[in-house]
Amino acid sequence: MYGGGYIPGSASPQEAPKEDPEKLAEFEEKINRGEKIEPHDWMPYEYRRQLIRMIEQHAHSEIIGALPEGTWITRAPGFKRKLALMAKVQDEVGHAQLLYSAAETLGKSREQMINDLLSGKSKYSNVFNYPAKTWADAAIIAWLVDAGAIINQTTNSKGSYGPYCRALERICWEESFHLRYGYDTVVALATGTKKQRQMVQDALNRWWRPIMHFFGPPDKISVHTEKLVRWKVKLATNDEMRQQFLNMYVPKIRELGLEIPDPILHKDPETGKWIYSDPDWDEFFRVINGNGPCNKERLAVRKKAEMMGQWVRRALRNPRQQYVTPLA
Ligand code: BYC
Repeated sequence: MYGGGYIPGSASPQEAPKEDPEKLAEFEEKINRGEKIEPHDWMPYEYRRQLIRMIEQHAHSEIIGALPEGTWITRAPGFKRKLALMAKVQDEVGHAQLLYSAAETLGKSREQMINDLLSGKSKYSNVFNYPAKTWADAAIIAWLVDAGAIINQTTNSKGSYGPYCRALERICWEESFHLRYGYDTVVALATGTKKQRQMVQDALNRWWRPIMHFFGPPDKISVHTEKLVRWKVKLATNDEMRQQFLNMYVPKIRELGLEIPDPILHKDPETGKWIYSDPDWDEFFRVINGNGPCNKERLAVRKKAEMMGQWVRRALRNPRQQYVTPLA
């Protein structure tokens, strides 16, 4: 059933089967012609493995990403903000569902993916391992993390794997609403009282480094970029996306009178590229490997949700049997 005789989760990259060179060449030509690869098409083992890894991590990021903002629903200032934030958080969870479905087309079951998230085997985005300490943190996430996500997702929605691209297109529609909501929330704080301005500045100070990390490690140490760009899963490198974010958002942040917490940040007039301070890549690797400020808390919440939902899944599989909820 699966190209290269691959059973998802059964082999490490070192055990990858040797691909038929003719099939591989045909596959790469198809990608170079700009055609989409669909689930029933032949694909090399490594393409499938990379896609599962990336789409699954993306799905986990959406579902875990609902948590830092989700904690602000009950405390959002005013009814309209509560409604908007609730809708946003629901959208993020919906994105996870779309992405899990896209990853399932490659042969890994949702159950396996959730198990790998909960056991710590699969990664999810670094940014969601930091706390949203104040309402301004929730605002900065909604504006700038979503901005980063849109840059990544709009670019990669032109990629080679059909189901992932279609999921990304749909997600980007919704993310653009989130971006407007986030911007509006930040503007309200940045043009508010002195205390509100300070609150949003403090939040930007806390989030700047994680946002710089969000696009992934620098190209010179990125493990997967070269292969993913060749196969048009990633349409730009990590550094290119980070530069695109800086190009678009540094002026907007400064326009609001906010100060970016990087004393050397400037655009090199000759190369047109942004020069920025080293955002501490050791911290990035610590966080993505389970040792950030909130990793344990985030997984504990997901484990609890999984446990509380068990009876629903069992009841759906076996509707005639009676179940009691864990709370009863
Ligand atoms: N966080 O070779 P590299 C959202 C890992 S959610 C954690 O450059 P790649 C939102 C990487 O996995 C949207 N880990 O990797 C939701 C690899 O480790 P493994 C999130 C990261 O794949 C709710 C290692 O570092 N967006 O917006 O070529 C509310 C080496 O890296 C990160 C996506 O998931 C990271 N930031 O490129 C609000 C986009 N970066 O697997 C908002 C989809 C790297 O070898 N993903 N690592 O153990 C991608 O586009 C790519 O996977 C990345 C990394 C650009 C992130």
